[in-house]
Amino acid sequence: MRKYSLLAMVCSLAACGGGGGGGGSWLSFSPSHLQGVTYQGEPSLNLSITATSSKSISDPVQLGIVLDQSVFTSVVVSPPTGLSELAELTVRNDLPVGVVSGTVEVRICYDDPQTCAQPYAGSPWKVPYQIEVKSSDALPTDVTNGDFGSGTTGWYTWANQGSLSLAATNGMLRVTTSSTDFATSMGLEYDGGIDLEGGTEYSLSFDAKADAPRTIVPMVSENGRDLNGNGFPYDDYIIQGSTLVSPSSVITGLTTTMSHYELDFTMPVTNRYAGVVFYLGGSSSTLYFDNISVSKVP
Ligand SMILES: [Ca+2]
Ligand SMILES: [Ca+2]
Repeated sequence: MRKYSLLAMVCSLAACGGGGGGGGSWLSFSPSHLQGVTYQGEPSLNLSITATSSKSISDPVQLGIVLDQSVFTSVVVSPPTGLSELAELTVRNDLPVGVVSGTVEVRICYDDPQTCAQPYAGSPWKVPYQIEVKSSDALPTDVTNGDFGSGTTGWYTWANQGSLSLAATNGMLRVTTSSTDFATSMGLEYDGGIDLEGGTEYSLSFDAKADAPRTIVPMVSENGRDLNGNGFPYDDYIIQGSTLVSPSSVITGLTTTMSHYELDFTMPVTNRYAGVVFYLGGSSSTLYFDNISVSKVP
């Protein structure tokens, strides 16, 4: 069944641009191919698409988006910003395991978009999508190689400024940093995916020390998929702990002695592929980690 979702907006303000597959090239879509990954039991996946026009429409027209109701539940369109507007499509959360693909039709019409007997020149456009639904059976429930018995396997870094490098040493991870900027500027990341259930309390635990006392910000994160539907795919789940430095970050002070740290948090949503992040900016003191683990609080 197809659903005609009305973006009851009249595009007389010059704002109904776009140009994707099939239609007039003055309207383009970003991304040009919608893609998403979801796991069984997770909340509905939201996919965002922006339509951008290279021309203004002065006629009173209406924009419509045609969805396959067996794949999507709804679409919300934000008011246009200049010649662009954003649509957020919500994927059904009861799709079977496998890959589903098709196209979403965008149309601009002089009349009701549901019938669209009088399409605007160039309309409609078809934007392809591909959604992969993965099984939630037998997913890892803890980080892999959190004890660094396999060297640095599975652990990555990023640095917005300064430099950062990893090495395995004596069964630990050594992280060398050169950073004087604030805490979110660089970090250590595990993005291999941990299956965490909404409403359940977990603990992120680790052993750590540094060559000189310093702070770090440990997190369990959304890991690239926007499962709380706020438009940002890297939200953090740990929001309380030893010392709050902002509503979404917990700072942990390290000493020169290897010590054990635990941060408890309750998952607000089910994320079957959550990640772990340590923000390591703000100091050039070398760090050592071991026994990084996420476990249910008994
Ligand atoms: Ca170890
Ligand atoms: Ca989010």
